[in-house]
Amino acid sequence: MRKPIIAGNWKMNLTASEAKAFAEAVKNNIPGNDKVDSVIGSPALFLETLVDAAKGTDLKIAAQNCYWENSGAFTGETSPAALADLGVDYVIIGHSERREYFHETDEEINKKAKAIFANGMTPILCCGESLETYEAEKTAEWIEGQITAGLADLTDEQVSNLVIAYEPIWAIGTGKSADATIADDICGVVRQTVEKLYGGEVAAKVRIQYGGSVKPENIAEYMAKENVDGALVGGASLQTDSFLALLDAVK
Ligand code: G2H
Repeated sequence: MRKPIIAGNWKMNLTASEAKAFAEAVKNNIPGNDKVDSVIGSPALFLETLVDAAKGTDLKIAAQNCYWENSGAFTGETSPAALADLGVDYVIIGHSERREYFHETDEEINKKAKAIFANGMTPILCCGESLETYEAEKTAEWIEGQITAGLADLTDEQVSNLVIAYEPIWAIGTGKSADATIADDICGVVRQTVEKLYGGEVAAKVRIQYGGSVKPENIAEYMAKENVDGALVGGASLQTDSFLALLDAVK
């Protein structure tokens, strides 16, 4: 009953002209959005170009971050209201790179989630543990903590529509993807945490992605698992052929 969602996360890669060429090359080959939600998460600079290129197609566009206020004296920040006005559909929040390099806290991520919903967009909320936490076998409690804090004071309806991405930090961009059974187990922990907080009906609706070195060759293993509803894909989303291959694998 949960529609798969595949989201590319370009991170700080490509240029405006490359982004435009990418969208032009893929836009007529995107599977119908009755089968899969196909998303590109782009640097803010190319969002307008991508939204324009994607008009009239099933390709959806995500920002990789935003602020929680709609306007004001916040030099260098991106307004969620401005993103919504542009036609952006999703915003990735709480990626481990933002938590680590830009010191984002669970509290800030929660404020962003509320602001994104308030502007009619959908957050893709990332969670994930470090290698140290994984090796200490503390992953479940770590994930439960991140989800509980990230979802604070959201409504049942909001959480039902939310996308959560589980990305073990030790599997990001390392080529070392988590075994599909481990990914399913931890996505299961995410779902159980949502169930504890919001009940079974909401937990059955929330979509959970796995992320971390997903590629066309391994996506089917993840998608076969009960708790995995999609993938957040970095490196393999940067080439048109592998991005389309990922979508084809799940449609
Ligand atoms: C994890 C992922 C995308 P990659 O960060 O969010 O990147 O697929 O390159 O591991």
